[in-house]
Amino acid sequence: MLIRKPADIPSSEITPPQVWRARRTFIQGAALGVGAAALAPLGAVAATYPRPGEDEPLTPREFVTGYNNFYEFGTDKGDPAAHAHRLRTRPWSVVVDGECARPGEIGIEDILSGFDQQERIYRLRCVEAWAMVIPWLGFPLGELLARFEPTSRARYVAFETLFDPEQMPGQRRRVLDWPYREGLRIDEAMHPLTLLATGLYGETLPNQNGAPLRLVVPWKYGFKSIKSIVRIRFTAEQPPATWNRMQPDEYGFYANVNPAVDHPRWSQKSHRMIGGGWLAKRRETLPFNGYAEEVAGLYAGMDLRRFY
Ligand SMILES: Nc1nc2c(c(=O)[nH]1)N[C@H]1C(S)=C(S)[C@@H](COP(=O)(O)O)O[C@H]1N2
Ligand SMILES: [Mo]
Repeated sequence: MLIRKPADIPSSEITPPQVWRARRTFIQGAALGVGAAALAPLGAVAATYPRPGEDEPLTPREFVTGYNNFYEFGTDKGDPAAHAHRLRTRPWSVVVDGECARPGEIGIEDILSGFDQQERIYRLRCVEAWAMVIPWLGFPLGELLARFEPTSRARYVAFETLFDPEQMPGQRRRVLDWPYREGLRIDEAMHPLTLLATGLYGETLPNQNGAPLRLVVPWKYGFKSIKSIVRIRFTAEQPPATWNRMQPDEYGFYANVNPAVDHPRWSQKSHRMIGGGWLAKRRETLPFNGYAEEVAGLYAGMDLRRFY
């Protein structure tokens, strides 16, 4: 389960120090005799046990922060790194309202100090058939949502990115229907794997990765992982989602990673790992991006070809 490497390459050449750190943390967890799978809901140890993708090396930080999708700063992969410094992430707050007993607003400082930030290594699989393995810092979204006391009418959760064309020059062109919007079913949102990320590689989240707060839903295609969130709303009806509305035949609302359902213009059976050298080789894509054991149950009885 730990980090596999080709036998002919010395590990010193291929393994960034962070991989060793992740491995060490896992071994400490194992030494405590805590079976990660036995911990439910996920606790601090589960945060570092090897997730799918952890037997792959981490994507080097320069790729994680240099090859991005964040159309608010342009449509090229290098645009976010070049332009996202214009985004001011302080002051920042998130409005949470809709079907809940305690609607309100929470500031980023209260989020950072009020929730236990954990490291979680997740694979992010883009619908464009590439992937990265990223050590996120964050906490389960459900912990934040619970504070606002969703009512029984709350069946979905809607998310919105900041709209400010002055800071986000990509919004001056209508390449997307701004602001960027996404949504989850409430059980997906409350699932312990669903993360609100505040950092990566042990540091504050870089702007191009969605600072100061972005979603990471590791079993879904990357576009569900909405960045720079300013609003969260509990809803009774399925909320609009940007890509789903633009091209519903290409981007479903669920967007669960599914190698059996091709994108209309390309296969989803495999993906390319972003990163230099041998990292770049293609790999087989797994159902739910490798997280089927944890999340397949959320979709029992659903036809995932129809609800893609
Ligand atoms: N607001 C916003 N969120 C977004 C996007 C975007 O363009 N705008 N792109 C999505 C897509 S398609 C992917 S693959 C991931 C990329 O995250 P990363 O750049 O941190 O790897 O962010 C997602 N979140
Ligand atoms: Mo993506």
